[in-house]
Amino acid sequence: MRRWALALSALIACAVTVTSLSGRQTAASSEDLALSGGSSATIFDTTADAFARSLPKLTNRRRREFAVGNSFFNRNWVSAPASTTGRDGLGPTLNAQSCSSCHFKDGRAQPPTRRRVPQLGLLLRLSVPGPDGKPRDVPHYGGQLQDRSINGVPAEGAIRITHRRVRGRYDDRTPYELLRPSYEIVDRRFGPLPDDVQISPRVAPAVFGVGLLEAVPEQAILAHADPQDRDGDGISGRANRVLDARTTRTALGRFGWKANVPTVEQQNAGAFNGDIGITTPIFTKQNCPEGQDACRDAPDGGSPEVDARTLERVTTYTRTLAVPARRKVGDHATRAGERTIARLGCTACHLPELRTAGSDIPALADQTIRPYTDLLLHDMGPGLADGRPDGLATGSEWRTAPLWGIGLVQRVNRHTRFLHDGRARDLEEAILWHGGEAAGATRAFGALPRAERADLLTFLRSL
Ligand code: HEC
Ligand code: HEC
Ligand SMILES: [Ca+2]
Ligand SMILES: [Ca+2]
Ligand SMILES: [Ca+2]
Repeated sequence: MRRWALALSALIACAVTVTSLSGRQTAASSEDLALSGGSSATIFDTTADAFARSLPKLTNRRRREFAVGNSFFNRNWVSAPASTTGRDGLGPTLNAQSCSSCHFKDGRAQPPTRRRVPQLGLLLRLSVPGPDGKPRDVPHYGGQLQDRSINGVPAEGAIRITHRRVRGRYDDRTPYELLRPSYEIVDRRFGPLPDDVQISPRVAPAVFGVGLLEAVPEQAILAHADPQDRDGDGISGRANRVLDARTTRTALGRFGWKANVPTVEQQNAGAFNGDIGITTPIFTKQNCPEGQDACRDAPDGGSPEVDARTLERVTTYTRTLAVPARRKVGDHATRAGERTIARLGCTACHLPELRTAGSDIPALADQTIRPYTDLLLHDMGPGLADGRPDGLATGSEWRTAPLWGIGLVQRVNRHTRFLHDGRARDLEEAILWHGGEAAGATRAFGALPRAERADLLTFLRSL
């Protein structure tokens, strides 16, 4: 069966080479183009499990770690003390009871649809500007709003979202309408928030492929940075540098919407602590800011609540989630759309290709991957700005979001909400929100004839 598929795509590959000699991405055959995660970290699955599969080749030991990590990722934690000591320690305050309640099927969340109902998948990062301009924790609330809690402990508050309609037209007069959200924190249990509070709304992104992104050498990422825009194309791209909690030195940031976390392990340990209320060897303290007495008095589920071995298994699990292959790569519309994103300059940020270097997991090493990100920060203009710095990222900078797998979100997560807070209701709206460094690309998109816009979207859905 696979043999046939390969033979067929080899034929398509010939066609591509012949027809796109003048294109920029002629080197790769369409068979290669389909392998978003490279030759050894791509899986062929277009079902609702497309984000949830392990690397095809793993040692038996890693495969067992993956299975155990998977069960911890899906586990609903309960409050301590409980008879099931392997799963207690929830909270005292939290956003969700499990990793998978936000990253459903290892995919992405959408923003809440009804007002003031605590819903999973969107969280608010909080800060106040420190004397050096760097973000500091908010007194009594910390660095994140936990809108849920265990019995007997108050949640910190609730999120209220309101929307304003923003109308526009394509150059061909076709109208569109975007929804601009604004965020308010209500039912505040620990007093008013300071006037200068900074709020960054973020939805849970998909988690597959992070092992590959971690295996891209720092130099390869920095090679694309152009902080002063020396080549004058209007696109800069800056690396974020953030505190590495293990080494206590600064390190290149790669994960999170602002590239605000250096490693998968720390992303996971941070999620355990901040989102679920579970301590690990990396973040050993219960997340109870000063003044939250009931939180501080609540029992814990051990110290730490998740041990080094379990954290490692969850980290192996997330690192070894494979990337789904592309579909319909050789189709006429897909190929036309691919040429268009290069011509409009989308690929200046959404880099089609990166290479990984060495890795302790052989399948992650030396892969040509197609994540459509440069892992760098870009100023996306006032429309997308959250006004909250994070590491070196300013209040209007975001990490180029990887686009691999984006066409399968609807199948896996049954929605098409995109961007850092899920405001875009489909891929087209996600593009229309791009401003700042991407303003030129967005203008060019708006000037396309309808059929070319459609091809571009067809290309995105093939990822
Ligand atoms: C309350 C919802 C929520 C829960 C629960 C949650 N996450 Fe996340 N996750 C997020 C959000 C939001 C981000 C983006 C964070 C940012 O921008 O700083 C994220 C980012 C990530 C990323 C990085 C993805 C990338 O491309 O940068 C990984 C990996 C991850 N989470 C793993 C986990 C694990 C493991 C758990 C359980 C221990 C977990 N998450 C629990 C919401 C959640
Ligand atoms: C200057 C760099 C830059 C350019 C140019 C650019 N993008 Fe983006 N793109 C980003 C960043 C940064 C984000 C994340 C923004 C956010 O979430 O607020 C993003 C997000 C997206 C998303 C949503 C991804 C997700 O996971 O939610 C899509 C789709 C997308 N871009 C497509 C395009 C297309 C198509 C073009 C060309 C018309 C383009 N981008 C041009 C930087 C860029
Ligand atoms: Ca706890
Ligand atoms: Ca908090
Ligand atoms: Ca430049």
